[in-house]
Amino acid sequence: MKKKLLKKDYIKIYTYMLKIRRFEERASQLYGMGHIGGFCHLYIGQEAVVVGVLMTIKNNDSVVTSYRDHGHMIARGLEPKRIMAELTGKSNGYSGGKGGSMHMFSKENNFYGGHGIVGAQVPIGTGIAFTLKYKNQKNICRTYIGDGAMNNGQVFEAFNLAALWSLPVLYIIENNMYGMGTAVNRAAAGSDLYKRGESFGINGTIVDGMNVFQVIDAAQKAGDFVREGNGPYILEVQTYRYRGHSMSDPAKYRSKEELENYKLNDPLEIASQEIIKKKIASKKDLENINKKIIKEIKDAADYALDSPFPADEDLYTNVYL
Ligand SMILES: Cc1ncc(C[n+]2csc(CCOP(=O)(O)OP(=O)(O)O)c2C)c(N)n1
Ligand SMILES: [Mg+2]
Repeated sequence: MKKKLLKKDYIKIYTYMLKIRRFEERASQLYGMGHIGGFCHLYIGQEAVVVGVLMTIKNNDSVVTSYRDHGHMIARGLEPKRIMAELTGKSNGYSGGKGGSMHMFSKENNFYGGHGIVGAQVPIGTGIAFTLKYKNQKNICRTYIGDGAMNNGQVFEAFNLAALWSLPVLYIIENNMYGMGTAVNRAAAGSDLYKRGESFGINGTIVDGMNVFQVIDAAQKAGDFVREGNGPYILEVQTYRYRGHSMSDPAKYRSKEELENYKLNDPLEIASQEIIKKKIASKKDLENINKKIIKEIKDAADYALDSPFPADEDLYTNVYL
């Protein structure tokens, strides 16, 4: 059923999208200052995907995604300060400072990572869906997949079992048009990623991922389908990442014009224009939200920087030896 958005929903949508953007901008700064080490993949440009889906999610539903996960965690209700603490390798981060940007988990929030191996989250998400069905729970597992990961063999093994056992898993393809530096049309045969479940009997659809309201409608329909016991479904969301693949990528494989063209459809702009047009909030109200978020993110960064690193005696705990 189409989700009816209340005034507070519009505000929530805008707040979360902006919080993700401001968080990522701050993470980028901290990285540049040397406070964050290792890999770090930003979500700027893709905010409407995870926030659109957030509006259709139930608390006990599960989520699993790849390494581009900061926005996913914020949308799952995890605390920005503890996410930032993890990015900076501090002991009060979600993985005790040992997982870093790519490996954060929060079982209490049914968030199962954060995975650095391309495609690895897909069998995991399918397994979580198996558990939900086995335990007769009414929840579903949303499993996010990058466009690059869609060329990965284990994705199709997972599709096969999900369809065979009619598992409650919603696969969400975040097609941001690139793998690391390879455009999707240079890496993927056939253009319609959402049709790749057809031979297993898995239906799919595609939606504009720059428009959060369209994402909400599509995610609601797809989520209902899965929740009603019809087995898996594939939702392809077309989006775009503004920054390089990771912090070390100058993104020379695409033109400035291409990037600027996508920015004309900026997801935050689309959301704020709709909110103002509908007279839900004024420009000034939105600016006040922005001010609050800037303060929250600054506090999160301060918290992270002031937090201790893991103690020496924890060097060998919670890691594979
Ligand atoms: C199995 C595996 N192969 C290769 C890599 C290196 N790698 C890291 S990210 C990436 C591209 C994945 O692109 P996509 O799935 O589109 O996700 P995005 O980065 O766009 O979010 C590759 C090839 C890896 N981490 N794991
Ligand atoms: Mg991609």
